[in-house]
Amino acid sequence: MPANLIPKAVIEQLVARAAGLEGQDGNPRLKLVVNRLLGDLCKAIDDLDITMDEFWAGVGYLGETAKANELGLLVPGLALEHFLDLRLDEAERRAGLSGGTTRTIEGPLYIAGAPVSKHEARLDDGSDDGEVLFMEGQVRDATGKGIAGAMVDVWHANTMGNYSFFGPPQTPYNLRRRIETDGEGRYKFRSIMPSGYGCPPGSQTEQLLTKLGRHGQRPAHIHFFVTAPGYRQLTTQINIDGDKYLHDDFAFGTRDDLIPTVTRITDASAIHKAGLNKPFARITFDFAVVKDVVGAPSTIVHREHASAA
Ligand code: MBD
Ligand code: FE
Repeated sequence: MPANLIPKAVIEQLVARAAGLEGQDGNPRLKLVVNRLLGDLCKAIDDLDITMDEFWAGVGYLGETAKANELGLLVPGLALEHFLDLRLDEAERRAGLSGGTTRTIEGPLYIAGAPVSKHEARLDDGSDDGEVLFMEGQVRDATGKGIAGAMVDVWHANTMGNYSFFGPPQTPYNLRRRIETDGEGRYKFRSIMPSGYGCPPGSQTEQLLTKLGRHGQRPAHIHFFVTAPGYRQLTTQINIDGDKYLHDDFAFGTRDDLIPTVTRITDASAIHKAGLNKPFARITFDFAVVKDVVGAPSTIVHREHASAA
């Protein structure tokens, strides 16, 4: 069929009725959004001459993706989660907020309720013979002062790129902890160096990415929520320098100031002092959080989270 069979005004009239704009009932905000999205979709169908088969393939794809519980993976894969971050960054800038650590996407693999430790924790259960990683730093305010009693909620993948509660079974909350900062705002943990995540082969998300000529790999990374009373929640990640996918993240999560130096410790006496028998890695990373202000959109995102069984 040719494109542009229907005048734009006809599309807009039809869509306005479908979005309930002719009546007074319903939720005005939802009506506004549905009207816009439906109108854009109908115009795209008419502009691009999207066929009935193509249309139903799209509906089927989204349905299967929802059934497979993969919408949370598709969203970052299509850069939408990063796009929402870019908007929040700019909204904060316009509200006069600056000085906090750069945010980046939460991703779909957070599980609430990780064990809480004071000041330090070991995240791995000892079953993964990966490179030992010690990470430490301080949670600070915009002036550089440490914040006592801040919470660092950390989660990451194992050396296979798998997260506990997802994929091959791991011990509950493996590689997930909440660490409360000490009197100077410090936290530290021992863990294992994660590997990058890859979309499951054959998954809905992977299938689409392949058709787009893209891959579904993330560089190795560690996720954080950093919270402190009176401060805006920080959602961020660090990336592991040297990863092949460091600047080619399918989820668009890498940001330049979230790539700390990884120091490799190979000195025999330092290894011995750490209680180890092989070289290990160290990362130091401080988190700056900013005070809550009126007028800036919240950084706390309400979304569906998987939960611990
Ligand atoms: C991940 O570990 C992740 O962080 C994101 C954003 C998407 C898929 C897997
Ligand atoms: Fe992740």
